Amino acid sequence: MQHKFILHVTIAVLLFAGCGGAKHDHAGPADSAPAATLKIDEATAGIISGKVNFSGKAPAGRPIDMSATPACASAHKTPLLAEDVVVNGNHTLKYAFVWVKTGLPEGTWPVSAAPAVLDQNGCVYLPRILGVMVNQPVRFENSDPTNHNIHPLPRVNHEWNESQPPQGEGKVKQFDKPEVMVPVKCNIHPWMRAYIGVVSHPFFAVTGDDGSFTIKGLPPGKYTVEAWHERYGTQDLEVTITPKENKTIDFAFKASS
Ligand SMILES: [Cu+2]
Repeated sequence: MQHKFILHVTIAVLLFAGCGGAKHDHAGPADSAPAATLKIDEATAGIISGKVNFSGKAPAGRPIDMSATPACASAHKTPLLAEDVVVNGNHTLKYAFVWVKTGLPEGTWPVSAAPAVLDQNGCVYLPRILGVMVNQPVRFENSDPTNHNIHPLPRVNHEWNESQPPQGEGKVKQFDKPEVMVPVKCNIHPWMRAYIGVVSHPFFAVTGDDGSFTIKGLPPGKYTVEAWHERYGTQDLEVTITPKENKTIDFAFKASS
């Protein structure tokens, strides 16, 4: 497994290097594709950061019943609570996906060579919310002593559905179109759920235990930044940043009732 992993990374690095080299070798595009290759200009790049705030009453945590699969239940000393809504101690939301929705210059951003990893561990997906670039390798791992079945449910990308044996070899996949978000389920364990944000650029973040996000390397410009949450939907904010500006914006989600 380790050997395979190294091979995948090597191929990805070679592909990445190949793209970069082609850019420098040709003054103009050899094919008809007009898209320019974009890169972060550190001399002017700015930052958008902030928090995804939450107000109102947080829903009570619901214990997940894993008793149908003892190998899953025994992985947890106390029942895991459902993670569709996780409100942090500072009244912010965990697991919000924040991304630049519009406003970036025309062109293509180099794809990250490093694979993003989605593990199945304790019969939950880790992480629950994952951001990747279009065509970035995504490696699905199974750290559990039990079978899983990985079933992304995209609307625009290709749907697939594959089982993975205990501690099985990682499956490397890609998503070739932007899509926010692609739900992922396990056909064996109905509580398992992840969401993958597939974006055509590297300007995205997922909120963690303090509900904050930071998006670095942005060219000066006017942007629509969206925060997505699986229960509370989306919110958009308009943001303009000047060269080297570090701008703070906060989203404000409310409890449903
Ligand atoms: Cu499963």
